[in-house]
Amino acid sequence: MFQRILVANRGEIALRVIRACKELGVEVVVVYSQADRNAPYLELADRAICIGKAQSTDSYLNIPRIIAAAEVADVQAIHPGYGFLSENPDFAQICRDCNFEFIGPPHEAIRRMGLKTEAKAVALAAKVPCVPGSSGPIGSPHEAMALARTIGFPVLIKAAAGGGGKGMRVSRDESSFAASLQSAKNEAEAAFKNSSVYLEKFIDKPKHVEVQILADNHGNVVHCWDRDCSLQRRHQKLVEEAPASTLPNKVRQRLGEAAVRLAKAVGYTNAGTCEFLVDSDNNFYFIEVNARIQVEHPVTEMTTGIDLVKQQIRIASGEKLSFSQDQIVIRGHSFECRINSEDPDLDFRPSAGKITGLRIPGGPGVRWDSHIQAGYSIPPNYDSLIGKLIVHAPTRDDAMAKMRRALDELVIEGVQTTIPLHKRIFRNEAFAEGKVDTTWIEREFMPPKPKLD
Ligand code: MV4
Repeated sequence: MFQRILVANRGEIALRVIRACKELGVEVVVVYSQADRNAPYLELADRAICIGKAQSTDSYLNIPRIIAAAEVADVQAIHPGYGFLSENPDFAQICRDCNFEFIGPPHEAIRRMGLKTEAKAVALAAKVPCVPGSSGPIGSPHEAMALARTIGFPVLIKAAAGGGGKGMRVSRDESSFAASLQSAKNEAEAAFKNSSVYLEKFIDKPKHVEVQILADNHGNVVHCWDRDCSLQRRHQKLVEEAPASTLPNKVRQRLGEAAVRLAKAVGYTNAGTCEFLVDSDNNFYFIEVNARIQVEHPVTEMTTGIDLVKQQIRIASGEKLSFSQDQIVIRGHSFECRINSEDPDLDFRPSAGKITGLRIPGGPGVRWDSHIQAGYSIPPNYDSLIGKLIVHAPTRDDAMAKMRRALDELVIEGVQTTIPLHKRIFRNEAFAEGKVDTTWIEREFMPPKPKLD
């Protein structure tokens, strides 16, 4: 096992990694920006090193400064958390070139999975079902139109270097196709400096189901079953659950096996997620790989009893997985609510400021993953996730009741939060029946308000 690890992240995930290190008996060093100098979790680390100004490019995205901190602190490994540099293949490569273990997959696998067209090619070769579409980036507009006709409208134009919905356009018919293609390419070029796009059949009202993977450096790959992350607004997840409530067990089994085949085919190691779309007939289609620990990993931890962050560290240090696939069983049901400092009444505008009051929920089956405390000021420079409320209970209904109870206990004063929205979601009948998909929040639950003047 490592003697000392550097955490190259902030907020709740930095604290989550610090906690894992402590339980493993590993010393932990955390970097921070000037905006985070008063963050309460810094005291829990063995050492905290300031790496620069508030702006991420001067701190959490600044590779030379993070490597310098790792050198100064004399760590053996770097945990990137999620976001920031976590899926930057150059950073992973530089860590290893500098003799620091990168706690994540090999840079080659990150690079390959970063190109969605590559990921799909690997998936198809591994007999993992994909959405029907172009086999790779498309060529001329003329070729693209011919391909769109073959696939059949509506089609979705996606950025090869994309993910999270950027550079994505639906084209419903031939008349709008050329314009949609051009605007998708422009957006992709601006966002990713890569205008390459590909085509897929548009799946109507899909669910977003993902499979958690763990792979060691000795060829062992297991999956930790699935999560449903369909409750999203503008590609920002709001609520996640495990297991996906509407998936028949036979489909669940095949989904897990498909994810393992894919991970093996790319030489994936450490923790990762295979994302799938699931249509109303429970057909599933691979769409992309997330080569990092994810925000929603706790729902899998609650239902499988596996500490995924400790597993990441163990794997990176060269340990073999200590359990086999048949020892990973789903127990009960888990939900996570993302608590953001945003105002749902003002189009989810970020609401930074001082936390003047805080009441944290507790009791059996309730988990609160958060870096905030009363008196702490949320800096305006980073994303607005301030906490994750997670529950675990024997059945989905029990877990819903527990979440309602925990949400009623949770009080955050001083900033606007998404708590009221979550309270409404957990009282909604369609949600209770699992009858929601990725379009539901914006289509049915909170359609955009008409602008009055
Ligand atoms: C799709 C789709 C329908 N058909 N692909 C959005 C982000 C990226 N991860 C993939 N996304 C989608 N791909 C096909 N062929 C619908 C979405 C989509 C979506 C997917 C997952 C979660 C939320 C979503 C919200 C809107 C659209």
